Amino acid sequence: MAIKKILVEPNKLLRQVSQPVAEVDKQIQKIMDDMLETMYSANGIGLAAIQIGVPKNLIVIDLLTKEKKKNPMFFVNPKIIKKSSKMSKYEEGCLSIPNLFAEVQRPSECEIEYLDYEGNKTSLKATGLLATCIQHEMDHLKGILFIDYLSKLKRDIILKKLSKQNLEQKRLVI
Ligand code: GNR
Ligand code: NI
Repeated sequence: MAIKKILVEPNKLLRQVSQPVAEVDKQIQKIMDDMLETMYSANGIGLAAIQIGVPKNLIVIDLLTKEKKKNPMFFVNPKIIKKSSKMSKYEEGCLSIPNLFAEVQRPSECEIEYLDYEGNKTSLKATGLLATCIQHEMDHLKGILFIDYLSKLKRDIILKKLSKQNLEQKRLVI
C-alpha cells in the first residue's frame, strides 16, 4: 500500500468525468488499497479515485465511528438507483478543498448498486452521513465538487481562501 498525493482545487483532473471499471482485478484492488491508506492518513471519511489522479469509478468510505474501529467500504462502478425526496443539510468538507466547510443540502437517503472489493454485485440503502458521503463521492466521479452547489458569493470566498492557502504553502523568494 502507498499514500498518494491528494489533488487540490483548482486542478483540471478534478473536473474530469471518471470511467467505469471493466473488471475488479488485482490492479483495481491495489488502487483501492492505496485510496484507503491515503484517506486514513488525511483523516477523511471518503475518497474518490480521481482525487489521487485516477479517472476510474472507484470510491472508498470509512465513517470511523465507534471508537475509531475501522470499517472500510469499497464501491466499484456505483449507481444511484433511488433517492429520497426528503432532503437534509450537512456541513461538508472535501480533502480536495482542505480546511473549508459549508452546508450542502442533498437527498437524506439513497439506494445504490455497485461491485464490492471482490467484484460481487451488491446494493445498499444509505441514510444519514453515509448517504451524504456516498453522494459527495459520486459527484467526484462526475467532476462535481460540493462548492458547485453554493451561491457564487460563498464559492468565490472559498476559492479565494484556497488560493491564499496554496500560496502560503509555496516557497516564495523575493
Ligand atoms: O472527509 C470528508 N468529510 C466529509 C464530510 C461531510 C461530507 C462529505 C465528506 S467527504 C470528505 C472526504 C472527501 O473529500 N471525499 O471526497
Ligand atoms: Ni471530496
